[in-house]
Amino acid sequence: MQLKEIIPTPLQPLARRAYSLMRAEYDKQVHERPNTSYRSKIAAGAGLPNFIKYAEDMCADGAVVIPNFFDPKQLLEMRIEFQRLVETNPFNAQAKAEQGAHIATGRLQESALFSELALEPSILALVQYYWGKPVVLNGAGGTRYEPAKLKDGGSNQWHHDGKRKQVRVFLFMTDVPSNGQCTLFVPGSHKTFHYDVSQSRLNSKKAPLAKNIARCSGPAGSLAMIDTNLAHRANRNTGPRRDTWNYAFRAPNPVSTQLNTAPSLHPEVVARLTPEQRRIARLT
Ligand SMILES: O=C(O)CCC(=O)C(=O)O
Repeated sequence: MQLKEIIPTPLQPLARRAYSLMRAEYDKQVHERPNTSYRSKIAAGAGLPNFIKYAEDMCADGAVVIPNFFDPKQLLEMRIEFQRLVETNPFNAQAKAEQGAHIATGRLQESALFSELALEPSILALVQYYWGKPVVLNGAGGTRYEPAKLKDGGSNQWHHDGKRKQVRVFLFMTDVPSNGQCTLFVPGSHKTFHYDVSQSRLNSKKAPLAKNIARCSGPAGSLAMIDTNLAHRANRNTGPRRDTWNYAFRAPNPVSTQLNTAPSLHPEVVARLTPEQRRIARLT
């Protein structure tokens, strides 16, 4: 039986609002709370040097940069693959007007390299520790920013992503200097719980003060991770070209989490996934 069959019509908007508040409260009090024993299990199996320091910085600030995560050989392979994807990307008038390129999630399945990296163990361990529960892949894509001074708009303005807790991981394939085209964020703002996620852009009155702002910057081969519930923004400017590949992860829950369509991985990678990797890729 549906809600509308048992609730009189004039009360339906109120009932819908109460239901959505209950779901939000469930997210806040239950779903988004990390499980400490799960965290300990992840930390015990993590192989990344300084894992706990990075993981705890991520928990405290809602963002962390791991310098030189990839070695020069891996970085070169990533750059070659990224360039191939940019050169074969379909024309997009808006991206061109914004002096950039966006490689859509759908193209992940063409790339064995970026499909493989979606399940890189140290990246996953950091994401799993932060969430404090099993996660799934919720998005992927690439972005090239050419030097450009743009008006505020889209990601290039203060916002949170309107999804509540979600981790986005950025792989830097170019240097990202702190005065260049880096992601700006307000440390700690990931802890703000947004009951209303329909208004996720922060207008100039709500924009953070300069003294609160931190930056995701680092040399090519570094990795940045943010909770997209943070107040954050891209910082388009005339600094050097920025090439990044990104992945998004969330913990699923049937009550309140609406996941994006599962990103498809390259068939060669799919063929060798373990059962746990298949679960993360949402293939089971
Ligand atoms: O590209 C950036 O620096 C920011 C991206 C962003 O705003 C987002 O992923 O929500």
